[in-house]
Order: sequence, then C-alpha cells, then structure tokens
Amino acid sequence: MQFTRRAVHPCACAAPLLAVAALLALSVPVAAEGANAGAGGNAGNQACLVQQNAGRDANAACDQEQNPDRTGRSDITVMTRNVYLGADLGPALEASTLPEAIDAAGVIWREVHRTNFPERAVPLARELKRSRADLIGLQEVALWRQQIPSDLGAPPSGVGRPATQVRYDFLALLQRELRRIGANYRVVKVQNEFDAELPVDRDGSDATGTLFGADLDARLTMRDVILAKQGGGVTTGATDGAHFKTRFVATVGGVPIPADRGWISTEARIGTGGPRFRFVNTHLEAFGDPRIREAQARELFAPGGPLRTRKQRVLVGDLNSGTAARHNIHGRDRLAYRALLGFGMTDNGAIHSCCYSNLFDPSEVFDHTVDHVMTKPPLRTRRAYITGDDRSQRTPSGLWPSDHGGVVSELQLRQR
Ligand SMILES: [Ca+2]
Ligand SMILES: [Ca+2]
Ligand SMILES: [Ca+2]
Repeated sequence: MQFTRRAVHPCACAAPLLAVAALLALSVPVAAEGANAGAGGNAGNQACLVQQNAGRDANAACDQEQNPDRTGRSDITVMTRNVYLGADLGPALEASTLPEAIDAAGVIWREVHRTNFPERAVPLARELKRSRADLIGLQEVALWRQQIPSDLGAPPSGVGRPATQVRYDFLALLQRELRRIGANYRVVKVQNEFDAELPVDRDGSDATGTLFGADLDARLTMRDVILAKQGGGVTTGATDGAHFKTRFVATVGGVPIPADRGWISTEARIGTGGPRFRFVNTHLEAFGDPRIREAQARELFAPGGPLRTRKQRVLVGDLNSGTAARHNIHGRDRLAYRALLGFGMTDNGAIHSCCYSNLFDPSEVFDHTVDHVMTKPPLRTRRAYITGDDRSQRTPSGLWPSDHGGVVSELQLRQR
C-alpha cells in the first residue's frame, strides 16, 4: 500500500511515532564528573581571575602560564545537533486502521535502512570533532530494536513482548566513530523519550509474516544526549532531566500513543575556578497543535524547570520554532520561541539549519531555522555557524549527514 508523504510540520522528521506502546522513559546518566584542575590550582586560578581585569594580554599570559586547562578563561563552544532518527514517521500518523499502520511501519522500516545511520555517523562524528565544542546537545539519537517473528507489538497498546534485539544503536555507532577519529567525547547524560513498538510488514506482502503480513516487530526509542569534550577544560557536575507534562498524543491505526519528550541538563564550569553555568538540551514537539510546543517551552522556565535558576543558562536544542524575520518560521509555530524570548532568553545561534526532505538529494538547501542556541543572561556570541550543509561531506551512497544542520556557537560566559 502506498502512503503519500505529507509535510506535517516544518520539521516532520523530528517527531515521535512508530508504534503501539509508549513506555516510561528513564534517565540514564552514563558518566559524570570530568577532568579536574590542571596546573595552577586554586591559588593560580584566583591570580588569573584578578589578572583578567588587567586586560587581554595579561589574561592570555595567565592562560599560558597557569592554566593549560583554560581555567581563568570564559569562552565556551556549544553545539546542537539533531542526527535524524532515520525516517519520516508521517506514514504511521496517517494510518487509520491497524493493517494500514503495519504497512506504514514497513515504509518506515525500509526508510530507516536506506538512510543508513552507520554510514551517516562518519560525517556526523567528523562535524562534532571539527566543532571542538565543549558541550553538545544531541537529539533523535534513536535506538531501533527488532523482534522476529512479530508477536504483534508490545503493551500497553500491543499484545506481545517488547522487542529487545538491537538493530541500530545510534549512540553506540556515533561513539564508535568518534573514538575511531580520535574525538574524545564522553556521554554526560542520556534520556529516553518516546518509546513504542509496531508490527512491520517489511516486504509489503500480506502473503508473508503473521497478521496483516507483519514480518517483525520494530521498536523505536528516541533519546536526547549531552556529550562533553574530554580534557577540554569544561567540568560537568550534577545532571537532571524530565519529561514534559504537556504531550502530543498521536493516533496510529486508531490507537492513541502519547509522545514523550523532555529536557536534560548538566551543571558545568570552565576548569575548576571559572564561571559556572547550566547547559540544557531539549527537543520540543513537532506534531500536533503548536500550543503543545509552546507549553513545553514554558515548562522549561516554570518553577522546577531547568531554566529557573540564577546561574548562567545555555539552552540548545531543536525547538521546532523561531521568529519570522530571522528564522523563517511563521504563524503559531513561533509561539514556543516567543515564550522563551519573553522569559529573557536571547538568540546566540546561526540561521538556516532545517531541513532536507530527501537525504539523497544533493540540491536541497536549508531555508529555515528550528535549531537554536539561547542564553540568559545574554552572552556575547564570538562566532556562530551551521554544519551539515557541505555537499562534500555527504556519504559514499550520497546521504546528507542528517536532515538538519548542526549549530555551533562560541560564547563568552560572564565572570561571576
Ligand atoms: Ca513485540
Ligand atoms: Ca500488509
Ligand atoms: Ca509481509
């Protein structure tokens, strides 16, 4: 059965949807504290902080002599990177019956293989390395699992057991590639978001497989991740994360599936004596009423939210929102971004990060912006740019690294 692709939203890619089960997500902090003080120690740091007031030259000298680990400096580089989960989930959203949903899952499953994350991980890792980013927020770091033969999904919406056989672990694949090229990044925080399983008619034939031609079950677990550069001089501390209370509820083949999304954060500091800040990574809803996305943005700065702090805040992520003038985002899709501006967040990003509708088409260009770097209080941006738009970085089979570009911002933290 054929399903027509439909642009559900400026970033239809970015949504959660494939399945019959929405499981609770767990926070899985994989690693925490990073490198500690280098030469200089606390006394040296104090001296450097005093010297900074004397001007740039004194500061530079201080960096060289006392602080090879950058203590005493205030610049950081951050990146937001949506790596693309591997398929447009629109076909499942359009399915109104279970047989249609199983066929739609087949379309999605074939697309996930075609968009070949093991191959895309190569230019993605290269981008991360070249960015020299101290902290990176990743979105759509999918975990795809399968179960052969299908036992018709998994609870709560399906009847079978959850699929456990790993087919593509995007995080492990990206980490392997980072290691291979000598980019030393560690995982600071991983959080599972949307998690659901559907029977899949892989070959589009009801003559093979079980019910309605289902040949296997496929399970998608969406994840957001924070990475930190090892030995780069930024120390991370406590991490946190949560799901948004406000959720989009998708309907797949008549079955409601709540789409978990959320935020993750880490406390961070330059060296051991430099400025402290909180780094937050999020991915706001792409589907449904734009007011869901706006409500999620407001949860970020509501009491208990990660932006509700007196520390310096650096927010990165795919907000699926922006302004008309700068980001080419219109109508109610602007609401989430406008809410963050209203809270006092400022734009430290670059423009045109979104999106390729066909990863194989070299002529595609980004023409709007949903991936952002924002700060409060307003930090100075030394430089900001987009990655993932260089045709020479496409893979051997002609794939762009992702449907999004990355945004890299070099920021000047306040000394306080
Ligand atoms: Ca199953
Ligand atoms: Ca079928
Ligand atoms: Ca089949």
